[in-house]
Amino acid sequence: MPGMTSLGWTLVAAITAAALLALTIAFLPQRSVPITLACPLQIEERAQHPGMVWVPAGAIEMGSDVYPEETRRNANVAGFWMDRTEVTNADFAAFVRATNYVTVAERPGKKGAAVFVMPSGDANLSSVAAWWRYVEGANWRHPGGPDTSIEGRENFPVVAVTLEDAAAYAKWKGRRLPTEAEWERAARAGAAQLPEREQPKDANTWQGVFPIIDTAEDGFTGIAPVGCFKPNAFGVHDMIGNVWELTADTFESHAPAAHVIKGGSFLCAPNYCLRYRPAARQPQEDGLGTSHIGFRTVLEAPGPN
Ligand SMILES: [Ca+2]
Repeated sequence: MPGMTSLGWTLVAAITAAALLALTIAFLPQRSVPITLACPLQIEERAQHPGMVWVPAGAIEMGSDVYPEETRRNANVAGFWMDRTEVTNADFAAFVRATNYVTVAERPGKKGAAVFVMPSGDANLSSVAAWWRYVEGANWRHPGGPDTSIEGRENFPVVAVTLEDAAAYAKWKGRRLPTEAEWERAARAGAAQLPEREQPKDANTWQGVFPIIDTAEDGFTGIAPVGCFKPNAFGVHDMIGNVWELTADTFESHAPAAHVIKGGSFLCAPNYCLRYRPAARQPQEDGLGTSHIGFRTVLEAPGPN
């Protein structure tokens, strides 16, 4: 086009790029995924501690170069037993029935939890506020808010619990939360080398353009029931993806006080958050439950007979 100024070309390029993005979004497959409410776990034979697997003692090289907070460091951990899945709604309900425990989000003055809400395509996506909402009435019984329920979702990981809630559950079971090093030892499962940036296949993560298109090629939008993906070499399921998991370690120099969470969640996507790796770590505010964080417990006891 003769006479076209550089500003004109820039405009044409910007309009073309916007049109291409809109087309991409319009034609990405929005799969309708059948809802899976439970996945069968392998039968445990002569289980010493039912529902738990032994993680042997070992030295680990923790961390990676992917994000700055994942500083490389070495650690040694003693052997321990670990839940082979994340703690489920059924597990947590049993605890609440037995103890009448009231979670932080259900107490007077604390009225909710943070909930992921998929924004519309025209939302301003420059801030996480576009997809995270503090929802009054959200708690472990109503993880998406008061109109939602865990009925039929007994095999899903419990979410919208805080560190205090998770620690109370663990104590009731005679256990505790894992340290970050224990958690990372269990997630690495003795592998010398792991892919640094590749999206894992055996985990519930996000495929498509986060936060607006989840194509669910892994079979799940949102949280999956526990144990739907094959276990790692130590026999633990879903260390990576599904829900982030609380640990006993404080996150350094963080205000308000926070603890380390590990493993990434169903929201981790290549275009936004490569935290579907054992080295990944994030701070989680101690008093806040969210819809993508759960936990599992560990037991200090002699190893397999
Ligand atoms: Ca998924």
